[in-house]
Amino acid sequence: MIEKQISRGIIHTYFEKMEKCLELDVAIVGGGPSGIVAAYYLAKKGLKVALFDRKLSPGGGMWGGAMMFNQLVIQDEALDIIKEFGINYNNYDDGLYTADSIESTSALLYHAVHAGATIFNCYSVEDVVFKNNVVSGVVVNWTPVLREGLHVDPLNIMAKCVIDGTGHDSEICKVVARKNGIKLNTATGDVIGERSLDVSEGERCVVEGTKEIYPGLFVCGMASSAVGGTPRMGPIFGGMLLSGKKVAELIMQRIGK
Ligand code: 48F
Repeated sequence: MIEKQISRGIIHTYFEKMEKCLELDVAIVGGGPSGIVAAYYLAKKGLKVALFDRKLSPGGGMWGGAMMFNQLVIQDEALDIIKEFGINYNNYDDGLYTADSIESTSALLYHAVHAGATIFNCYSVEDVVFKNNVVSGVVVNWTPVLREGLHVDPLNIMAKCVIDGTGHDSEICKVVARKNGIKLNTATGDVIGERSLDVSEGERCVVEGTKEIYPGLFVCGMASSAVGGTPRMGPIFGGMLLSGKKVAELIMQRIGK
């Protein structure tokens, strides 16, 4: 019966894939440009990495360009990454390039998975696991469960390192700050607890802010900028790509790869 074979094929292989990811080297929260690029470089080095995005289509702010004009602007510092992913680009102005956002997003996702990263869509990370005061995993649930406010417990995924790539909302940093009485210097003025997390400053804040922000928790992309209190940036993507590469390098040093 073909109908039964189809159902069984999906169920078996999905849960096989999920079971393999119960213990990771790196769990990435958020599938925007920075998170996907991090997944790619980490997987390429042979690390066991999974990325969780709450949306049906990971890609974050890339698909829509700006105001749904589906082009991206990339600084020349990030051009090597664009080339590595085989994305077509055009020189637009001094040191600035443009690329099609649909081609770019799909290329990032394709290469990350092809390099060995596993991407789970429709997963929302609602919490982290602490072991001896080190962030040691993520707590996940189906996005529709949270959206509907259903009383359904989440599952835990353990990881040596966690990356917050959740964009402007810095969701995982906020969870960690709240649980540890840390003050976050966010653009939105969230002030939580006493200690201060000083993450980033300067024009290239997104890349400079990319760091291990708490034992076991790394931050990249707009999440690092937002936590550092820098204002919302325009839709310029080179910094996101560089930040993803940098966080991967930091983790590889940490894990000794
Ligand atoms: O915002 P986003 O694209 O992150 P990014 O890599 O890139 C920022 C740029 O797109 C743009 C910009 C450029 O100048 O400013 O905004 O920093 O993608 C963040 C992703 O994280 C997912 C969300 O669905 C999006 O795809 N996300 C956010 N919170 C969670 C999450 C969560 N708690 N669990 C799972 N996914």
